[in-house]
Amino acid sequence: QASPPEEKIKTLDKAGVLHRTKTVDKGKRVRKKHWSTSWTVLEGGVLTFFKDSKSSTAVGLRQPSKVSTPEYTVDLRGASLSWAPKDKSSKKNVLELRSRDGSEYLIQHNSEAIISTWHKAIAQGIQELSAD
Ligand code: I3S
Repeated sequence: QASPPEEKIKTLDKAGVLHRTKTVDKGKRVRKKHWSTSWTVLEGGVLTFFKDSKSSTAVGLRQPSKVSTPEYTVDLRGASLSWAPKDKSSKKNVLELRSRDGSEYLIQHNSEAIISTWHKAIAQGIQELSAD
């Protein structure tokens, strides 16, 4: 017998420190691009950017909610992900995430290997949600 959806166990897909900035807020372009380094958690189809990156990885993995206040939470349902076009940023390894509510985020890491694992994990999260 299948358990009701609310009893689904939230599994941590991925967590780590990334550089990110919001470029569009619900359809409205953000005037000033402001990159921050933040503790980022992908869990249960939601990507959460926390306000800072200072908290230890060990604490963050065990109790993500204890790390700090979430700054942005992005529901991956109906979202889309691609490599950001060159005109969006001069940085390398930049992903562009568009949420269904019309917000856009740039996500960056200097390591191509690390950004690639995020690309895979977020794309998979989006795909899994579209299958429900
Ligand atoms: O799209 P922009 O305006 O070139 O984005 C850059 C600015 O946000 C810049 O801030 P200042 O104008 O205060 O210097 C940032 O330092 C840059 O990182 C931004 O450009 P990149 O290409 O790094 O996303």
